[in-house]
Parts: sequence; C-alpha cells; structure tokens
Amino acid sequence: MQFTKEYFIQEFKKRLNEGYAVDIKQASNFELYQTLASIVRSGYNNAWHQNIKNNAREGNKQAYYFSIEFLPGRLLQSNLLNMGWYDTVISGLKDLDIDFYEVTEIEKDMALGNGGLGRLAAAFMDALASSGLPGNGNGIRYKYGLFKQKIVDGYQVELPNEWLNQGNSWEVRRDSKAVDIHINATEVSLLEKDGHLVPVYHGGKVIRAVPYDVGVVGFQNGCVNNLRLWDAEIPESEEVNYRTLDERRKIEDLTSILYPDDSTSEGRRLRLLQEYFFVSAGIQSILKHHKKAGHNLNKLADYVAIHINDTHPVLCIPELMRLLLDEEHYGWDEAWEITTQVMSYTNHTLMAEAMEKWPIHYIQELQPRIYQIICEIERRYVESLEKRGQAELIPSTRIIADNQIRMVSLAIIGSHSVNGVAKLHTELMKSQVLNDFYRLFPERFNNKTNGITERRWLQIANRELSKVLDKTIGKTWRYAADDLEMLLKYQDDEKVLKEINHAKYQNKVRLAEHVKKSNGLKISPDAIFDVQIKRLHEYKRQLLNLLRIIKLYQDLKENPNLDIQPRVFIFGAKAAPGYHEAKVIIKCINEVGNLINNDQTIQDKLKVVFIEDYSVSLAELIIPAADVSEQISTATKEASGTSNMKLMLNGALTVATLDGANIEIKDQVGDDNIFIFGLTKDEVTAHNQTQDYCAWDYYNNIPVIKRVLDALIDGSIPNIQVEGRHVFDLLTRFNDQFFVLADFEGYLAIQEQVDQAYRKPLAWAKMSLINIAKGGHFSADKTVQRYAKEIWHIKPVVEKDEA
Ligand code: 26Y
Repeated sequence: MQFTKEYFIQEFKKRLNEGYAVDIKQASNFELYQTLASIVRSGYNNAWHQNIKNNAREGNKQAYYFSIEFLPGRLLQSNLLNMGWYDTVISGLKDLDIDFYEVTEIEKDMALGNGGLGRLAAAFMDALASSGLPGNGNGIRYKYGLFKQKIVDGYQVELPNEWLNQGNSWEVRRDSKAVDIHINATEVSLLEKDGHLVPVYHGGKVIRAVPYDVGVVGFQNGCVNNLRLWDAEIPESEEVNYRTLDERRKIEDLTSILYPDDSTSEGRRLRLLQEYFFVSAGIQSILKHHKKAGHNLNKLADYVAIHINDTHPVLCIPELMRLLLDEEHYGWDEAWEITTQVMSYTNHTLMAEAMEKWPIHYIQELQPRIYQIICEIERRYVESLEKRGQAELIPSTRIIADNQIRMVSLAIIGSHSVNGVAKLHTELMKSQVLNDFYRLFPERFNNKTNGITERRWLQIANRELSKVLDKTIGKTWRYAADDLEMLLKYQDDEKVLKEINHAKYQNKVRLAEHVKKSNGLKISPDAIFDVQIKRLHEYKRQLLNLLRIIKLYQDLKENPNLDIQPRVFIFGAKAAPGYHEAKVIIKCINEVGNLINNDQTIQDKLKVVFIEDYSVSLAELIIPAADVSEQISTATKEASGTSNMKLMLNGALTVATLDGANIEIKDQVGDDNIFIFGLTKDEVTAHNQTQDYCAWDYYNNIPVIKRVLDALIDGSIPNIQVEGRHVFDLLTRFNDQFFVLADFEGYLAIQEQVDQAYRKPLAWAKMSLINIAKGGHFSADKTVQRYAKEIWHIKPVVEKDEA
C-alpha cells in the first residue's frame, strides 16, 4: 500500500472519529497524538509479526541485548521517520490545520534509563533495526523510571516520573509469553528423578514476569525488531503466598523505579532482585523460543548471542547454567561451553566504586541455587589457574573475595568477549584496571567505540541544519552518515558557512524561548551558548565549569567593561538521590546562577541556566543550539561519552580533556577544530601512583584559584554557607580527587581561546562545519555492525533495498 497524503488524511479522520467520537476541531492534542500513534502502529505491526516469524523459520541467529536501562525518549517522530512517513504526515496534518510538533509534545519520554549507558542501549536498538540486523532488547518496564527532577530553592528534589499514567502507545502486553521466577528459597536440595538429579526449592516465592513488547522500526528497510520489557506480577496460583500488603507491595516495588536508593541494604537488595528478575525472565523466554523452533540447545550459540550491558545483567551467566544443568540436564562442561559461547560483556566504567560487588548472603538469600553455581564456577576457575601455573593471578581475578561476589570477574570469566567503549578506555582496561584478566584471556578483549543515531540527533532534532545539508550536499547523508563528509568541500564557501551560522541562530532562538518559559530567564541568542549536559558526577567536573564562571564574574565585577563575549552557561544534570556531593554541586550552580543572573552591573555578559529534569527530549532542544560542548572529565575517568558526539554532529565546538571518545573526536576533526586542555592520562596515572598531588599548594600559590575558592566560603555567594564549605573542602582538605585545581588554569586559557575564536563568525563556522562533516564517523549503525560481525556473529536479514 502506498502511504499517500490523501490516504493518511482519510484514515486519520476515520480513526479519530472511531476512537474518540470527536472531529478534528474539538480533538485534544492527546487524542490527536493517540490517533496518529495508532496509524503508525498499524503501519509496522505486520512487518513486526513477519520479522518474528521469518527469524524463526530461517533459523537466523539473533542477538539479545540485556540492559537494566533503555532510554529511547519519544518514539513518534523516529518511527515516522524510519517508516518514511514523516513528510507525508506533516503535510497531511497541515492540511487539517494541525500543528504536528505541538502534537508530538504530548508524548512522554520513555525514560527507563539514567544516562549514557541507557541511551546507548536505545541507540543500539534503533541501529540494529536500521542495519537490518536481528537484535532485540531485554529490560525492565519501570513504572516510574528515573525520578523527575525539580529544582526547589536551588536544591534537587526527586519526584516520581509518572510516564505510564496515560498508557504507552508503543507497547503490547504478551500474556502468553509470561514466565515464572522462583526467588528466596530457603534451601535447595537435589533429588533423583528419571535418572537425573533435579533441584527442589524449599520455601520462597514465585513471581510472574509478564513481557511488554515494543516494536523497534528500522530506517526505511522493513525491519522491525523487538524490545522486551518485563513487569512483575503475582501469579494467581500463588496469591495465598502473598498475604500481607507489604508482601504484595514488594512485587510492585520490583518494577517501580530504576536504581532504588542504594544507601540502604533494602534498596541494594531490591536492585539485585531487579537484576535477577529481568535476567531470568529473558533467558527463560529465549530458551523457550529456541526449543519451540525445534532447535537443540547444544546449538544455542548458532542461534543466540546474549549481550551483558555492564555488569547489571551478569547473572545471565549462572542463570543460563542453572537452566542447562537443572532443567535440561546437561553436564557441567557442556553447559559451560554453551554459556561462554553465547555470552559477551561490555564494560562502561573503570571506576572502582561503580563496579558491582554483592555480599555473598544477598545472593544466597535471593536464589541459593544461583549462589551454588557461582561457587562452582569459582572453584573450577581457581583450579584451572592453579593447573595453568598462574596461581599468582587468582587473588586479583577470582569471583569471590572478602565475602563478596565481584560481578566484573563473573562477567569476564563467563563471556567470550569483553569490550570497552572507546579506544582509550579499552587500552586502560587492558593495561591497568583489568590487566590481570587481559594477561589470562587476551583474545577476549576488544574495543567498540560508542556511537549515536544521526537520525534522531540531526534529522529529527536539527531540522534547520538538515535543510542546509540537503541543499548543499544532497540527501544521501540521511541514509549514509559518512556522506556528511561531502560537506568538507564547502569549508571555505561563505554562503554555506553563513547558512550554518543562521541555522544555529534559529536553534538558539528556539532554546531561548524555552528557557524564558521554563526558567523565567531572558537569554540572548547572540551570546555563546556553552553547554554541559550529562549526569552530575564529580569526575565529569561540572565544578571545574562552575569555578570558571565564578572567576569570570569576579573579573567583571572588578572591571565591568572587560571585553568578553557574552556567554550563557547551560547545565542539565541529575544527581543520584544518594549522591550527596553531586547534590551539593547542583545547589552551588543554582546559587551562583541566582547571583549572576540578577546582577545588573555585569550587563548580561554572563547568564547561568540550569535546565531541570534533563531528558532525551530536552537534549533534542539543547544540542542543536549549542555553540560550545563541555567534555571536561578528568582524563581516564569518562569511559567514552556520547553527548560529545551528538554536540559535534550539531556543529558545537568541543572543549575537551584527552579522555574517552574525545580523543577520537580530536583525531577526526584535527587539532585546529577542537579545544584541548588538561592533564593527560599519563599525568593522572603518575599522580595516582606517586600520590604527589597537593591541592593546598594550588590554593596557596595561585592567586586566581584562591580568589575563586574563597568566594565559596566568604559569603560573597549567598545561600551556600553549608554547600560552599563542602565544595571548598572537597577541593582542598580532601585533596581534590579529580584534579580540578590542577586543570583550572589550562581550562581558563583554552576558554580564552574560545572567546577569541567566537569573534570571527566565518572562521568559527568553518570549524563547526568540519565537526558536522566528521560527525558521521560516530554512527551507531557502524558500531553495531562491528558488534554484529566481531562479537555476536549475526548477519543482516533485511537489506536496505528490500524496503
Ligand atoms: C553502580 C551502578 C548501579 C551503576 C549505575 C549506573 C553503574 C553504572 C551506571 C551507568 C553507567 C553509565 O551510564 N556509563 C556511561 O556509559 C556510556 C556508554 O558507554 C559512556 O559513554 C559513559 O562514558 C559512561 O559514563
């Protein structure tokens, strides 16, 4: 069927009437949105169904991406784009006098993630489908997802994000695919049955996992994959075992929020239960599907690849072992062979505190059989190292130590592939943090630099720039992101450069309007829009940014006529609810903002905007409007970063340390088109090894540092008596763990260069153009194609020209 405007208009009117008994003039935006979504769903449901059937019939090997987070954002526009219906729908709605973009605003972000890792998982879903690769997601359908952030008196307040209140248009509940999960058995004994030893669980509870499937539509190729999100319920037959409200509430809590507060043992246990819940549900459902298709489990690795996204789903390994041993009666060696062939693992951080370790008794209580299996994996592992004569590597790599289970060890030992997410990160993994594992299993380690989906971040988010690109280099970049390089030919073309600047300006106007509405603050699109958007973390160094803002403010107070380019500092950041330091930093940013934004004497040369409740949708508004991208983590700490890629793709110039994927961005755009500063990885490593860093020396010996830090504690910034002192202490008494003071002067100097560069609009636009042109390098399509070829061994089942 040809999807014409006439057909669309007719269908739209019909469905609106059938669904809501209203005509267009009376319909609310919500009703219009629902109607539109229903047409979109009908448009891909058949392909979705066929895809599932084809994969089963053809025996295509499929990848399953297990992730505790998925952060897709809104789906209406990306589904329309991927189906090739975008322009037709906009034009049809226009004929009906409906503002498409207003309707899209109704959709709540699917915010089942907290940051880079979750957004990456969503980008991979889109990229897999768009590459025609059979790849599915497996995660949790959180009722509230990550909290909704409000800023009250400068403080972060966490509220539930009721994203499901009005339903989710994109999900389909599949009762027939529900599976049961046994938890909290008090004891497991082995009984002989039909010649096999089978485990019998005593005590405990059964939880039913019910999947909600979301179709993931590929870009104009007819491929629709599956994102399966699990909800927890009490099975009817089990109701008698849940007698108190408290017990029932526990089941509700299980899929209530992402990352329950882990400052209490209750919260930590809840997260562990979540991890086991979605892992067990996912693996059981994969095995069921595999058996139903008539395949032998011996051959599981010919049909299935399971990917463990960070350590959160690492119980995949003992859970698959459990099912193979106990339910399918494989011997250990055979089961282990199958498991390691199927599993692969991505590491997203090398920071010790973010590496999961679980007290043994948590796992014992959760599922004693899983604990037994982990112990046996450990026993055999230790034995094998002894046999290999590598006993010296046992203490650092073993799974169980100090009464804790190290999830990284389990992940590496139980997988055939371990990858990092940027070149530097993989190198550090191999040479430092996971070096002992690398010595044991060098062939498992590989790099897969992260990627982003240009479709969302350019085609959807930045229509102004997209138009300029279409006009200048044609439309092939919309299909093949590498074609953005064609833009390089125009780097000295004044007309094109002006158009790029104009597009940026329009995006800045749009963001300024939003800021006026949301923050009540007037900002000028003529100022530099200087953007730092990411989770609030000390290593990401929002503090470094803040100290420089204070410095500029002090300079201006001393000399109101100081010749600086007006700048608007834009922050978007959530702090983990239990992360006190991060919350203190948010308060300080907001209070410095209050002071500066209300000070008439500095003639609007500085403004500080904290955009609350940062999300994918807000990123779509902010990123196209950014002039400067702040990627200023302490070298070695940011595994990759992905907002750095999105911002460069949208023509922002990066101020960066040599960390994560910043290094690869620099390699792409060249030294002249990026602003690099700060300690290098070797310098940071040396400080850490020699422990020679002394923050007080910086404070005492460098007047500009002293002046800025003193402002935190001398009352010159109102309302931060406690928080200012806290930050001061972090940077001095606690010896500035992230080397903020060491990098401060370098940061000021590079920002001075940014200031000078911005004064030459055409030269700036040229740098911007080069960044845009090189943005295609970081396409998630290419990244997942590398995973497909080198880790999962899956092949495209839909070619582009089949669309
Ligand atoms: C401790 C625990 C529960 C935990 C919770 C969340 C551990 C890690 C995370 C999230 C990590 C995360 O988002 N990491 C980011 O992954 C991105 C995608 O690879 C990277 O670009 C980014 O540098 C990294 O910080």
